[in-house]
Amino acid sequence: MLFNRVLQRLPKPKSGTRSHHPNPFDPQTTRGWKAAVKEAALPTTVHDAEVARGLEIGLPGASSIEDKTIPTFSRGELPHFAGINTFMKAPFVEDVREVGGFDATVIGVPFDGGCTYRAGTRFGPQGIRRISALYTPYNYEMGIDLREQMSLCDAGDVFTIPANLEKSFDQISNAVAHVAATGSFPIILGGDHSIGFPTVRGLASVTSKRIGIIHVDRHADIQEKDLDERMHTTPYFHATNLPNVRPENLVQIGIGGWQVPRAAVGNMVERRTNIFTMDDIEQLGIEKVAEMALERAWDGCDAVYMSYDIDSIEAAFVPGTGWPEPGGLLPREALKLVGLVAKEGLCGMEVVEVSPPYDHADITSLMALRIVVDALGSMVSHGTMGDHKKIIDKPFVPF
Ligand SMILES: [Mn+2]
Repeated sequence: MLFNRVLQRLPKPKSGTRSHHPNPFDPQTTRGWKAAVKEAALPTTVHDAEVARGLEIGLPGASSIEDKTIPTFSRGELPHFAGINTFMKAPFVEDVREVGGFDATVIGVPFDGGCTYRAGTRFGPQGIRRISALYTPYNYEMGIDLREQMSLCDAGDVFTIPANLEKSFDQISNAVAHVAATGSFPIILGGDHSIGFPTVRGLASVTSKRIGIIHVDRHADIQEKDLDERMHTTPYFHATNLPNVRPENLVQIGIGGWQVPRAAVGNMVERRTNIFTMDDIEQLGIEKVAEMALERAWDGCDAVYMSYDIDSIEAAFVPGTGWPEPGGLLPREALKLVGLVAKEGLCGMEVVEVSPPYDHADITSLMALRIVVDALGSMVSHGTMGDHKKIIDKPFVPF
């Protein structure tokens, strides 16, 4: 009512004209309408096969059930609150030698031995998997359906060793190297950020090509040691020592606040990494930053890896993390950035630092899930899913 009264007091436009949008307004020009129309072009083949399989192995539903696609035992996507909680209800591949049959493989890394404040990221993979039950594989705005357009499996978790960073690192590198060598795209759910070194080391071991890294974080994570060990403050010192990962191709986005150790800053300068603060993002805009980041990460490289630390997002949105820092990315900025980075293709990705014991209503886990599916969605919609296979030219050699 108040709004109407305000409108009445405004000067009347010339009859039949409007200044703020075309007149007459064609509702079929909105992105919303265009996205809605795209849905009909998507296949339902895999969905239909999933329903048929559900009826076969889960038994047809009781006679009183009118919807004949509903089985007795929940199998597949529905209902969202039921079922065994793999990532997005993707098949659990118990025999990890079979992951090569899937475009992408989820690898849980339940490890928080590198955490220097709040622990709990050992529960990160399960937190993200739990809330992933909420999602459908279809994204309305992108006009894509992951179930129809790519295949995904969940390989379960790496057997980490809680009290030993180095043994855990070797286990993690083994897991990532194995999955990457099969040609499946590795999606790593951390775990604290100390895993950022062994994940890249695993990937780098199965290729002779150069890898750039886009590292989104509030923290620099490039000290040589912290508390006398390779803690979650150190991965990019060690990753950029790998022969095919150069610091010039490390792009660090969102760094800032009161938790960046001075010991890390000297290393950033000495190694000439590429650093964008929140101020840079505000000045340049997220699209420009993504463009510059891609230019630096891809320069002289054959592939780019994305390491996404959930604490890069404004602390209010991600309470379930080890070192929350206000003033970070807004969720919409974060998702925009991830979409833009992923559309050029990735050779692997990780999302780290989700600590469910400190979370509320699963919101931090949900944000991490969204980072993963938006990256996959962007690669699928830009036709770059599968590009990672091009760089795999060395066999898996166990660590
Ligand atoms: Mn961080």
